[in-house]
Amino acid sequence: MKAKEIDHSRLDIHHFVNGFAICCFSIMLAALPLEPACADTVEVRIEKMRFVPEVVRVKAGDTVVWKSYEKRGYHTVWFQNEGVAESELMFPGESWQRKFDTKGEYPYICGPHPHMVGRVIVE
Ligand SMILES: [Cu+2]
Repeated sequence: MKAKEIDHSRLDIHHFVNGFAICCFSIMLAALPLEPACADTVEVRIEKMRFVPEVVRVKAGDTVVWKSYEKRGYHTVWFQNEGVAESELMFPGESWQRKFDTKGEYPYICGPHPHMVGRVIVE
């Protein structure tokens, strides 16, 4: 008899805790804006004459930063297909960034070394 009573009280506590947790979670969900303001910044490394990773997937609103980890020389990021201006020259340690607001695929090259290619996919 006594053991049963203890079990019941445990159940009640579990129900209470679960109910409380679900309630908190609902409040958290309700507080989230429709467009989450959690835009990320994603880095693409420039090293050994390559963009690493060569293909990067981001969400609309994210920013991609290209940073040169080279020891010498310079590179650019150029979205040539779009007819936009090439980035500034990036010397070792320097970076350049672009924010992507529209879904799509954005291939690019390095102006001084057109065999260096990369692609940003915005989802
Ligand atoms: Cu280059």
